[in-house]
Amino acid sequence: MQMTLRWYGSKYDTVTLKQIRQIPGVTGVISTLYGTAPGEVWEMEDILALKKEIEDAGLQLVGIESVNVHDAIKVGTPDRDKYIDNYITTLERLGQAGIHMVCYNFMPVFDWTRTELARVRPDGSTVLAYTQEAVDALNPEDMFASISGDSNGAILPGWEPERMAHIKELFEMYKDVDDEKLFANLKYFLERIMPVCDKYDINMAIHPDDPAWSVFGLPRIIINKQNILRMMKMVDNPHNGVTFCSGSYGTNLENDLPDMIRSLKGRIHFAHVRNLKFNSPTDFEESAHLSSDGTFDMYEIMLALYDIGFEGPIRPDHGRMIWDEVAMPGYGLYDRALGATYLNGLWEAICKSHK
Ligand SMILES: [Mn+2]
Repeated sequence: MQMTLRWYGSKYDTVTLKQIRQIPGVTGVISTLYGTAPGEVWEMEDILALKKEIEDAGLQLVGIESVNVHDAIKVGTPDRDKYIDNYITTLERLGQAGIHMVCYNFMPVFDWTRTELARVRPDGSTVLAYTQEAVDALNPEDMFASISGDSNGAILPGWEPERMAHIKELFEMYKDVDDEKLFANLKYFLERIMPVCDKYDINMAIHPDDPAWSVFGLPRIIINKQNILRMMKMVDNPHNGVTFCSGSYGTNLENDLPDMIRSLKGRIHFAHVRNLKFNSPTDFEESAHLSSDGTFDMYEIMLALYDIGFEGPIRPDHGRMIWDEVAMPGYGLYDRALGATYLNGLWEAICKSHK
């Protein structure tokens, strides 16, 4: 595996490439053209400039998170082919630039959903947290207002103000889309993009829905082993793969994370590894990465990745806000650096004990 960190670009991120370069064992970053809107074609010169900036800092641009999928594609509206054509052009350019892993998601309207961006933990750190009770008490507009008011000035991925201004229209677009329709639209999209992925050896890595169940009545399909295996089979091409995100699949305690990893041998193209601490089945917070701080056995998760011969990029995921850092919630430097170091330690121990 290759240890990486997510980086939003010098215009948007409080963390610098120089800082990332100094985290031992981190050799690459996962980035994106954060200023682009879903459906837009990425300019080759922007892709190459991003790549060069990262390489000049002594790091590798290992993959993209994310190339976002336009809502027309998820809803399956008559103009979806235009947006798929744009997506294909972007993939072509990424392939030509030597980038071979693209993370994306197929979540309607919202990306991840949290109800608190700065819950205070006993040690004084703050973390992202979720309670179902809070979601049930809110409507989506209120949710956006509370999230954007609490983000340390950062624009959160998937919660861009331009999109959220149209939140009512977005909900209207999805009113006839159920799980089956969303599966069908995902299949249509994948079948159209697989030829370009085959040509440039681009691994598509779908990110799970977070939390892994329906929120605000919207359909959500990338939530459990059964659905993800259905998706792998429905477009049975090795380039159709997944981002295994322990913190997203893990929101549902019925998901057996090591078992899911083992069932996806050869199809995990990217891994997000982080821990959650459950206070009840409907209330969780994002803890430090260590097993002892949360609910998951991180050793078992890393062991399962080792067992399937995982060789792709991996990154620590959302970190706590510690040591008075001010950054995009979940994306500070310090706790993610601790996470990377911990995961590297687990990996070294697993590798050496299996020799
Ligand atoms: Mn993730």
